Amino acid sequence: MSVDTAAAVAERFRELYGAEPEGVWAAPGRVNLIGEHTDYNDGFVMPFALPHTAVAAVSRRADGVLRLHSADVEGGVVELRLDDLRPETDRNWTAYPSGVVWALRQAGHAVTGADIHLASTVPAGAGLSSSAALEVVVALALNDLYDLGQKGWQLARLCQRAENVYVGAPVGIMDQTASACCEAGHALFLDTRDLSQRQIPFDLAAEGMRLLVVDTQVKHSHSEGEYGKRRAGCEKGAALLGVDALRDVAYDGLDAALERLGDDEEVRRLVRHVVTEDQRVERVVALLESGETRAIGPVLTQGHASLRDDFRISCPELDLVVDTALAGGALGARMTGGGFGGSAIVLAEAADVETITKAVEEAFAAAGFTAPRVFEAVPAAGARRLS
Ligand code: GAF
Repeated sequence: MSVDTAAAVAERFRELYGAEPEGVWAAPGRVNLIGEHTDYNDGFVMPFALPHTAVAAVSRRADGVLRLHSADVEGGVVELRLDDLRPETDRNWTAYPSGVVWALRQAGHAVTGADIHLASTVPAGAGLSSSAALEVVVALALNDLYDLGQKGWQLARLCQRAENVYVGAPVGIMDQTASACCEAGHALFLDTRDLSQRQIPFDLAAEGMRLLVVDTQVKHSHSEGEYGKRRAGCEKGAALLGVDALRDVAYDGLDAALERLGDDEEVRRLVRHVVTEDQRVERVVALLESGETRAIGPVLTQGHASLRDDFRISCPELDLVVDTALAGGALGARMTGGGFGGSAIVLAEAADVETITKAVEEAFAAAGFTAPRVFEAVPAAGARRLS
């Protein structure tokens, strides 16, 4: 995020609201390396921040009014009264920033209003956490301006509550924590049970590799039913097994657990994915920490198979990226994020990137799919104040 972008967002704020903003903040989107649909099962995840960010120019108000504007959506300034904010009444983009203000006030923080102008470079609906970036940038700005003293993980919890209760999407805590807490050059090993974290150095370029993000351009949304159904299925599995969350089913106790689930095939598949996925995260961490970076490739690919066959949230476009990339020599590939569209990641030798990219583009054209958007992802900084 350049100083120029911060200056441009501040300039637009001045045009809209007729005064200088008190500050400008940025919060990134994320890509998840491994650990999918584990976060609402108290499990492990390993995202890193993208250079793509939501940027907010913000000033406080004392009169109980919230004014919102986005450079990315048609229309003018939206004006709301804080006392009128009600969960699940707003179906527009404004639900994300309003939800954060609502959650802060619900938690007892004395936020008395704000003027906000937002501009985001995080692709929407691409499985790269554009919503979490919007939430976290607003939470961080208000935390600073109102001197609320909340740490990154606490802001993440507030943003998750905004999304769960105010927006009405039953998401986990990964995306908000990634946006708030990631560090440049690192992937974040996060235990979603207590939000304890470890920053794992992740510099593929130094080892002659690259990580590609392939946005299939197939749009998805978490407030639609399938995400919630998977979550409910996991909770049913935990209840049947008598544990608080599927995180409590040990990997070496998986066969016995599956047996106990009897012939509930759907729940068995969900449980198998979550328990093996937690184990894959731990395996990837161990491999990265022992310098065996190339060996994470097959683990990523196993994660895709599990999401496709057991969790059943892939789609033909995501499978085509993975199959084509692997056939083109990729070290590993998998869908990333919530699924049903969005993006895949491809781990490859630097020398193979061009061939793999071309092969994926050609395969999409041959299948009659919309052309994918491919870019290299390098771990960037988490949420921060720009000016
Ligand atoms: C989405 C959700 F927002 C996350 O909480 C997580 O569950 C993810 O899907 C799947 O791992 O991004």
